[in-house]
Amino acid sequence: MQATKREADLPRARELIAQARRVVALTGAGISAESGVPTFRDAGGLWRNYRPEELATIGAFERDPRTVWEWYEWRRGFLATCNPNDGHRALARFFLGRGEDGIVTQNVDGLHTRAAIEEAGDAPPDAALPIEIHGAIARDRCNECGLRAEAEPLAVRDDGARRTGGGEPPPGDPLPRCAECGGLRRPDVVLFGEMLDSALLERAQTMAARADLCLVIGTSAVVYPAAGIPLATLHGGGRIIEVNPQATDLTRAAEVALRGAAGEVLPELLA
Ligand code: BV8
Ligand code: ZN
Repeated sequence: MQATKREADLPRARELIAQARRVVALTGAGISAESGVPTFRDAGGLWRNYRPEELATIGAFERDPRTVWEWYEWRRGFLATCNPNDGHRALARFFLGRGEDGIVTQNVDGLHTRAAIEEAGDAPPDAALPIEIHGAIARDRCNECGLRAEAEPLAVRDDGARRTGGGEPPPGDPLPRCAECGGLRRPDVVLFGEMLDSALLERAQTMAARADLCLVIGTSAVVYPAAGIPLATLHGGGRIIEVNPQATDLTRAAEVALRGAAGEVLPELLA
């Protein structure tokens, strides 16, 4: 049933894309599912009996930075084994060919950027790179002064404590410290309860408002303000195409809802 319904909807969706002047995409954890990256809400999202929503919060980081650090370290290690999938690649090829701004992602896994570099062969144009509105797990940021730095693996000191390659932490405090101000470093991601980078959010909302088509791919559309981005396209007179095996809160606003996995649907939809 799913496949035949999708076959019926695909021509309509392809027609909307052919007619669209400006297309944007909003992606969520679902587009990385076929790369083996566990999504936040699907059953696999447990770590040491914590739920991601309990760990990816500013409250948890302030209360227990070590546990949150260990979760991000685990995720970084896991992501090092993941690669972009056919969905990331089809989307990268599509936007490389259009030469305009295109992808807004909630994901912090860096897979859209890797797909753009792979598809462009060398340095992809900025327009083909995603707006990462929730940050990037591969970077660190100082919790005090905001200084950003490439994440360095937490090495284990000879006395067994954990340290980072950055500024030497005070003895006994194995958590990574900022080389500039000595503040606590944290992954450069937006935790629940934190504001998004207003310039990035502004760029994403403006792009969505002037688009006449928004592809909403692999998101349960429950996290705000990200989930509001496709509505900017709708309020600007544009339309939404959703790609997701499940229905979501945005399905009723979609002109076409393609029930399927991004890695299968996107290559057909965007060819
Ligand atoms: C903010 C970075 C102002 C971290 C993320 C109460 C208290 C405090 C805050 C709130 C509150 N109520 C509401 C809020 C606001 C909160 C929010 O929206 N909460 C939700 C849960 C209700 N938002 C915030 O806190 C934001 N900031 O509002 O600031 C403020 C300030 C102070 C106080 C209040 C407000 C910050 C939000 C950013 C959080 N950071 N990521 C990290 O990743 O480590 S969000 C995180 O969730 C991920 O980025 C992820 O993308 C996103 C969504 O999670 P998932 O569900 O896993 O992913 P997704 O939704 O994409 O679902 C998977 C989908 O894929 C499913 O639909 C599935 O069907 C589909 N799928 C599965 N397989 C496939 C597929 N699709 C296609 N192909 C497949 N193969
Ligand atoms: Zn600092």
